[in-house]
Amino acid sequence: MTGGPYPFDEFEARGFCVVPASRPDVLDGLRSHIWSVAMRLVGVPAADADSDLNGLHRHVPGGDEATRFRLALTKAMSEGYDVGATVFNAFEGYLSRLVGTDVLSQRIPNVVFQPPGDPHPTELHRDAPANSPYEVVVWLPLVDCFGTKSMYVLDRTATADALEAYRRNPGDRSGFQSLLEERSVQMSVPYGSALLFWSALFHGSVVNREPESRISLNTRFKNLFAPLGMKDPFRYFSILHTTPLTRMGMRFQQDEA
Ligand SMILES: O=C(O)CCC(=O)C(=O)O
Ligand SMILES: [Fe+2]
Repeated sequence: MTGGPYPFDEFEARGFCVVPASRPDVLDGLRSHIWSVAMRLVGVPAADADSDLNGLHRHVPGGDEATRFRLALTKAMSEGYDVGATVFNAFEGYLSRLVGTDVLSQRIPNVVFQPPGDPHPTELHRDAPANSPYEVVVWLPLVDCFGTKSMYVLDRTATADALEAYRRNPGDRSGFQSLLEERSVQMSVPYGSALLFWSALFHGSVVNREPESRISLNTRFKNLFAPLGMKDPFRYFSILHTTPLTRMGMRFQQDEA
């Protein structure tokens, strides 16, 4: 395996870990692709990936324009290019050991764009149970993300404590808010690495107080045979990898079952 020792223990204990790409060249290719699509959309010639992406707010300051840009980029980056497969390749050393060899990949990865001061950060939420608890989320920054420019998570224990506190006293908003403030961990993820987190963790973001834009992807992988969430699996996911035996079994089911 490439990418060094797997932080499995950390992933299982806390529900997340930050890992460097096992194929940095593949990640660089993906970022170049998205960078050039983004510059085409804003109508500005590409100069330097880091400063162009960090400075996107100079062309897309925020509000509805930022939403339109995010949606246009989400669509355009996936036209004729399999972003999910490329993310999987870049981090395969880690991901295949988490989800196995028969892999479903989210069809269209999400883009998040947070210009400085944008008043619409990501509200606190969990992806599962709407998504399957057998999914791993790959949160992939295209620029260095730290402090308020990044995202926070509650680890497994803090997530369980927050759920318990809410069940015990659903009306106690200020108690819940202080638990959140005490127990959330702000992620530091440099470009070149990704945050891998379990779909059932609470997570969210705050207003980006850095003078730079945040642009990141998030996408999901799960084993083809793992239990589903509530989303229609074949609308949301497509098959990325199967073993020869799985292909034979699927063919058998099609032809003989
Ligand atoms: O990047 C963000 O602010 C939120 C991302 C998110 O909710 C996710 O990756 O599931
Ligand atoms: Fe989420």
